[in-house]
Amino acid sequence: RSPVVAVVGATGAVGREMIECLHRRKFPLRSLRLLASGRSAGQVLKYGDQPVVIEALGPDTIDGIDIALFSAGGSVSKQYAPLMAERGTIVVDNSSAFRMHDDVPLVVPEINSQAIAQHRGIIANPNCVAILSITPLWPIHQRNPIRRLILSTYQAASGAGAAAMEELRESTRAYLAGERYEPKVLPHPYAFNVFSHNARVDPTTGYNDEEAKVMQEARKIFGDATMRITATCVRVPVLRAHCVSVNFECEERITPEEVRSIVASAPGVRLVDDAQNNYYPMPNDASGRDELLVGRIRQDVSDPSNRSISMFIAGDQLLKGAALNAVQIAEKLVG
Ligand code: A2P
Ligand code: 11C
Repeated sequence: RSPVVAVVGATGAVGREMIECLHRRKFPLRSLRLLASGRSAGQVLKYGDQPVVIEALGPDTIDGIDIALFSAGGSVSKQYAPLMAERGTIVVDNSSAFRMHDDVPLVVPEINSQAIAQHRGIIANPNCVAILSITPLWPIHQRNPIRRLILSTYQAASGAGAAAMEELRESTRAYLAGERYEPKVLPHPYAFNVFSHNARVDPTTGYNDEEAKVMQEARKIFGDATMRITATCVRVPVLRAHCVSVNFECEERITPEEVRSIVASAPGVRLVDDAQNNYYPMPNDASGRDELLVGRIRQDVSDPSNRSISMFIAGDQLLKGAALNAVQIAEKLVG
């Protein structure tokens, strides 16, 4: 029998994409339940042509669900994911609440789908930058282990939710009209600006929480606790696709041609590496696409041992960075 599937946080930026992905990929569900806060209860969203009434998430609305895709923030996940798992629901959680728990698989299906079988009711969907950065690196790592990884991000508004996307639109309109705009969602003016990621900064290490998550999650998904990683996470005024500048050092010598050929056949990845036309991965092209775009692949000339490569990735934060990856995990559960 096909499962009853719920989207928790159905009205959010990621939640809406989850509904869309389930429909577009013809997920074999028996029925779809949409849950959000009491503010949205009674409103109607479409699943394809079919209207679905939103229910308020609460103790009375969490029974009878086989698979729940959560994207309503960490505190909602902490409160409801264990409760639903206890009642027999398998939760795929997009928050960071459980990602580093030993008994919670942290899964990118192209990399470690075998980990799903070890779940005890909760499966974690990784941080978007972690997913976008390491999916194309995995087939390289399998052939020639990556020893050191340096990531610099260009993160879109969508990672901070629907309200941040609206803030980018509104503040850009105000800027162009010469009006004053007081930031409400993000800590700094967003239009025509670039700023360090809005997550909390650890005063001891100097890393912000986004950077720390990317670093520890990449190690967990690769199953390689010794991989040396550093990240610098930055917000740029783009609506929905993130970019990452990636530099990695392998155990053995590696050439850009080898990387290009590996990337060209990597699942979920498209090679966009046209030097002649200076055409490389861009958030504009990545938006609305399932595949990650990878290009600007070149030898890092600062490493005379020829073991290092620089490249650039663009990926839709709401799709592979969040909703699509969660739906792919759910597909493995039913497949
Ligand atoms: P609502 O629209 O009713 O507030 P985003 O990540 O785009 O900011 O979206 C957050 C999602 O999480 C929304 O669907 C929001 O619903 C939902 N949400 C926020 N707080 C709660 C809550 N306490 N219980 C259930 N859903 C919540
Ligand atoms: C961003 N990736 O772009 C973040 C938001 O660990 O799921 C999501 C944080 C997370 O701001």
